[in-house]
Amino acid sequence: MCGIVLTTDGASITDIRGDPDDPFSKGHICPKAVALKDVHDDPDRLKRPLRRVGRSWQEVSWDDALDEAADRLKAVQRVHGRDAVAAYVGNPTVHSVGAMLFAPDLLRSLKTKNRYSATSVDQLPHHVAAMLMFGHALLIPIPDLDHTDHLLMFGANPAASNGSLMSAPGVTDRMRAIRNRGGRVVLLDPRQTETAALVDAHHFVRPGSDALLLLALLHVVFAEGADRVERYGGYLTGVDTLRAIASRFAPERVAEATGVAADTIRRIARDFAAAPSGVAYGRVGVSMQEFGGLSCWLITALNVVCGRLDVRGGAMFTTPAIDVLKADQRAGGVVRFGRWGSRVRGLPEFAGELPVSALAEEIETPGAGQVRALVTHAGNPVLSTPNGARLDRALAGLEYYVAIDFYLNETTRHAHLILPPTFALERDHYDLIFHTLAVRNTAKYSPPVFSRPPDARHDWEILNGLTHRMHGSIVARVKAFALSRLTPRGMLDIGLRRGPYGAGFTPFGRGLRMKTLLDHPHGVDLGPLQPALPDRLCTRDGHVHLAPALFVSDIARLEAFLTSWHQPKDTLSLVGRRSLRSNNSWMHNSERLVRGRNRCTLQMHPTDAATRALADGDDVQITSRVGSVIAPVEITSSVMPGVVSLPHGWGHGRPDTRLATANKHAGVSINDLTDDQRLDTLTGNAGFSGVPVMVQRQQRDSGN
Ligand SMILES: Nc1nc2c(c(=O)[nH]1)N[C@H]1C(S)=C(S)[C@@H](COP(=O)(O)OP(=O)(O)OC[C@H]3O[C@@H](n4cnc5c(=O)[nH]c(N)nc54)[C@H](O)[C@@H]3O)O[C@H]1N2
Ligand SMILES: Nc1nc2c(c(=O)[nH]1)N[C@H]1C(S)=C(S)[C@@H](COP(=O)(O)OP(=O)(O)OC[C@H]3O[C@@H](n4cnc5c(=O)[nH]c(N)nc54)[C@H](O)[C@@H]3O)O[C@H]1N2
Ligand SMILES: [Mo]
Repeated sequence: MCGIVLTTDGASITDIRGDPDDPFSKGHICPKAVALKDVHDDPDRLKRPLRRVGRSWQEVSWDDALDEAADRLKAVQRVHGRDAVAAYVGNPTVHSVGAMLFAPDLLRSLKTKNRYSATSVDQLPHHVAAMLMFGHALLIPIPDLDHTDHLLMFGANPAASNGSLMSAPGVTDRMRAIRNRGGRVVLLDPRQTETAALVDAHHFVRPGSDALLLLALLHVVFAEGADRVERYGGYLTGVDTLRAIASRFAPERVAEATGVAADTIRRIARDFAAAPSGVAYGRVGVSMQEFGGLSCWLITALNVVCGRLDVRGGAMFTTPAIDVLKADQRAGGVVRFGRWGSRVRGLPEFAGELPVSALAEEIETPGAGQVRALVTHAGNPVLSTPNGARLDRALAGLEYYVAIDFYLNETTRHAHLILPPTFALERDHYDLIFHTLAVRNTAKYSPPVFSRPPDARHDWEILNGLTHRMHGSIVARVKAFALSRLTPRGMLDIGLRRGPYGAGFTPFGRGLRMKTLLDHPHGVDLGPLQPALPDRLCTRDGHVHLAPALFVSDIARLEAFLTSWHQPKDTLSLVGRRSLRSNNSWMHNSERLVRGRNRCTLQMHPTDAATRALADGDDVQITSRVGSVIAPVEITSSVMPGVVSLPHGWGHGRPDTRLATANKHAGVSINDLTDDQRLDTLTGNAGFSGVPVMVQRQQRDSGN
């Protein structure tokens, strides 16, 4: 969401810098924006459909490719049933407006229960909490960062990530501003991160123990009468239930398991409750763990209990120019969760998707409904999902796999057909989802920088072409055709006109429409976040649900964890990390993002290194229940004792990939260690944080 100014000379980019006139990002830029040039110019980036022939690839025409894909998928479904075709939709899908608008139709046309996405290795628990508390998965309250006096953060590293479920270009300046106006920033993270350098207080917390800590914070707030639930008098239910639960979790009871001293917990609670304004916020550190659902629920509950929801400087709902919630809101409180389970393990459905932790076993396990064919869009699950090595093996056994992606990477190398879309600079853009999750209401449309090369297709055209071919019915075909005439830009115009600032459909109506955004290429500022309750609620009864039954029932699992918890002797607790110069798994083919010292190191505390007689830079063997990898150890007191950290997204250098630069900086994949059987059983999200691992020195091989 950072506005950038690209200077071009014909087909080449001569300069990329931050756009000072962007009302939201105000000139801020990060290294990944500069690296757009590398991806744009990358000789490894695919431009035409490729069909696998043995171990090599043959270019085919778009029509032949799309016909083949649809024919093969339909053939598999004819013989083995609809669920025999699976789909996985990866993260960049949400950064492509065309894909956001057209992928849902393709998924519907497949009529399969085996739909997966990166949601279940990321923010799924945040959606479940929003759905059960406010009635819609996207009704996620966003920190009013620019007006808060107290930011209490759990498991987020905005200095590296730029803010997530809190889109905030230039987030480090925004955090500094909190302290400059006399406010306070507190961080709980098992690592002392880049963000920790910007806060007033950083506390180590044991991976996976946040829910206990949050209950103890609520315990203190209730016990000391610091709650302000009366603020939501008319439309808040569940207060007594939550108070009763919290009363069982005094700070002393959770101190050892969380690694946070009881008096520290009391101080955090008192400071948060007493601040003039404040907001608690958590990101992947709390959602990708075994108690992800409970943690995400309790963070929002803490905001509600302290009167921090829907007030300036608190946790607020956005008013995006295109309101993607509106249609659902009219339908009224549809809880789309747990309506069915995955075939092998019964993992819960969410919004029509199953947890991706189940994908490998659904491919491997024989029987009716076994997955035999796959479609992926903008995903690299071999590197990004738990026990990626198992999925890697499973993909090799598919009868048919079609990938919509412009790289031949660790996942797509298993495809029979690759359909490469245009890259970001060749298509137009509007942040359909991220405007909904941003710390300020703004709207911006970016036309393509370059016209696409002849014979290139946008991802929406590929998706629509495939949808059209999958459908048997004439009506559906006509619809797909009509949508393709409308184009994403036409659809955006309708969305803007219908939105809260919209011009409507009369020719001289005042307000937003596509033309407004075209006239304001730097973006339009729509102002700070505004109070929106209770109108914005989507629950059927119009109430905020402070203690949804599903979360309450999961407290027993947390109690069991607390009772059985003990400091492990030989094992260490593995967590991930992000770096400013990485973007999950797929920008490592940019030289400027990978050069310099190897970043794929295992960070370990000096005391744990001493026990194992390790020296900085030693190669260590890291072993979990599911696998083993070798990486250099980086000894640093920035990780909590007992915790080790390896970044995700690495593990390149595999045969038959076409990633010249990434393969030279291969690293190892943390997800060859993470466990597909270890998850938040409540929501189905992967449990990446706190995977138990053994670490020992790797004996150097004399031969090589
Ligand atoms: N540069 C860059 N930016 C990115 C991305 C990227 O890959 N690179 N990815 C984007 C994506 S897809 C996302 S989802 C966002 C993520 O955005 P963030 O969540 O802000 O990113 P992370 O750096 O992963 O921060 C998670 C933090 O949680 C900590 N943590 C791990 N386990 C636990 C735990 O059990 N409890 C607590 N309290 N903390 C824990 C980790 O040490 C880490 O510092 O970033 C986005 N932005
Ligand atoms: N252990 C561990 N695992 C993690 C995480 C972690 O913190 N720790 N983070 C998780 C998170 S938050 C996420 S979001 C996931 C990401 O997981 P994925 O979405 O599966 O993986 P990415 O690395 O984002 O891969 C994106 C793919 O999309 C392709 N691509 C890029 N742009 C486009 C485009 O415009 N169109 C199309 N069709 N393709 C495109 C790239 O070539 C690449 O193959 O990883 C998760 N995995
Ligand atoms: Mo993510």
